[in-house]
Amino acid sequence: MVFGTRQLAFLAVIASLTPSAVLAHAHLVSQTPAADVTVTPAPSELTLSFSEGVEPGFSGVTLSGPQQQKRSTGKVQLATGDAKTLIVPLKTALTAGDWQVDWHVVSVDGHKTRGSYRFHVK
Ligand SMILES: [Cu+2]
Repeated sequence: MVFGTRQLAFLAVIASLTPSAVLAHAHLVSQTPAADVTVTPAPSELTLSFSEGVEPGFSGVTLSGPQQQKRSTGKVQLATGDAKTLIVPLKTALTAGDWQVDWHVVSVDGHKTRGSYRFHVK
């Protein structure tokens, strides 16, 4: 069966009426340390809270330091009793300077999202 223009328009309307909850992806809602803040002392872990539940096995962060060096992190895990919050343990203390967090997650609906933010260690 070949769709005509009218059928395609109809399908487009149906798609636009789909409840947004069905299409929701995991967006970063808040994080610790917060974006663009200066912290002291250096944090021992990062916390990222999302709008949807996330799959820790398919989620993670890349940490880049003041000289663009990459810093490996401990294993990402869910916060206790909170499927929307990821905890990223830091194995060694972050040095002073600007750190960039590039995060990527797969939400429970299977969708991938990513983003980045920075914070400063005094
Ligand atoms: Cu989604």
